Amino acid sequence: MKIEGLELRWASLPLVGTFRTSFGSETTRDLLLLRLVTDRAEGWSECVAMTAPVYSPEYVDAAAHVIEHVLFPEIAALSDPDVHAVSRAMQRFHGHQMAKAALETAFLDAELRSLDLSLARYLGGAVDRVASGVSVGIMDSVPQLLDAVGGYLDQGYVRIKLKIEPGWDVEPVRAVRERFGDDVPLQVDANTAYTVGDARQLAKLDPFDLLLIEQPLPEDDLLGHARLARQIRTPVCLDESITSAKVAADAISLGACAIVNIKPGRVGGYLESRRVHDVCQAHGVPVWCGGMLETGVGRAANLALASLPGFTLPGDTSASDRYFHRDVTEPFTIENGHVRVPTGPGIGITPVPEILHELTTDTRWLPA
Ligand code: OSB
Ligand code: MG
Repeated sequence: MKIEGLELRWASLPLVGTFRTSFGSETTRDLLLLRLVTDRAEGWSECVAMTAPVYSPEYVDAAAHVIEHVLFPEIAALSDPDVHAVSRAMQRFHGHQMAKAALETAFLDAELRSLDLSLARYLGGAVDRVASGVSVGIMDSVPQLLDAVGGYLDQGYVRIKLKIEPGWDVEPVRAVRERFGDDVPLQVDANTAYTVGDARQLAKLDPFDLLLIEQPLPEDDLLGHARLARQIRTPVCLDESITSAKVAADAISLGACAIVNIKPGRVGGYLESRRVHDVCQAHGVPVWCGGMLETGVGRAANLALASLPGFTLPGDTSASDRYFHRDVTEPFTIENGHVRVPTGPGIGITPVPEILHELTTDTRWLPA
């Protein structure tokens, strides 16, 4: 395929409610969408970088900069590339996985559209709908949290994930168990907020039969996670730490995790995500699909990934209305706890032009 140009598009979407984690509070999603134009088809993607570098070193403005000045010029210079050539060409640059993932995905979407093949089929998806959980932010009070959790359970979400931090861990978990019972699949996510010295505190979560504790320690502390895993009963799952299939293999060998959260933006794209999935499956380690408060553009592709056979735990693949009053695509909905995997070519969805136009704050066209 011949690359003709790339459109960067910025938009700003208010969230339905403040989303608070141990790294801060989000009230709006600052979006960076890509539209890659080739001689055969157009491809769309969403860069999952956040406004500030609080989840990882990447952030929206840096991602846009590296795409414009480093990554796009490199792939625009390739003659007749396929997605593997695009991916390889970006490898000599260090880091910037979210920026690379966005560019690779836009290209892959265009390529698959030109082949009339869905991303789910291309990746090896095995199901047409995926069980969905919901990630519940830190709240000002326990009653407020119980209201939120109750609302999500009423909507049919099959698993609840509570964000935790020191001072908001055992009490909210106990309250949710007391109110909604022991049968609700429940897990927690600390987004690196603890240290190995907190093992005793985290062991207090043992009696609550959680599915997992996600990323309790800093991302570079694999050994710490391995030590912690020996001191608590709750299975340790890694998110921020897993930046590639190689790191996933290392983490599993070290005993640093028993479960892996896969986010394509964090590992540099869907090709690497499938490798992480394969490595985990080979080790008998369950995986699930994480989220980054994506709009329908990013969600569509995540649902395709989550349809692979190793995704045996519900993902953070919630319906559009969990995040936005109005999505940029036709909204994804939850039906009996499941969200449908798109079946159309590529990621299977494009933004609704009028909505996108209304929400767009800036665009830039980069000719190849
Ligand atoms: O750690 O999984 C995380 C959102 C933004 C950044 C990091 C995380 C999250 C979530 C929400 O937990 C996942 C979602 O529903 O999109
Ligand atoms: Mg997480």
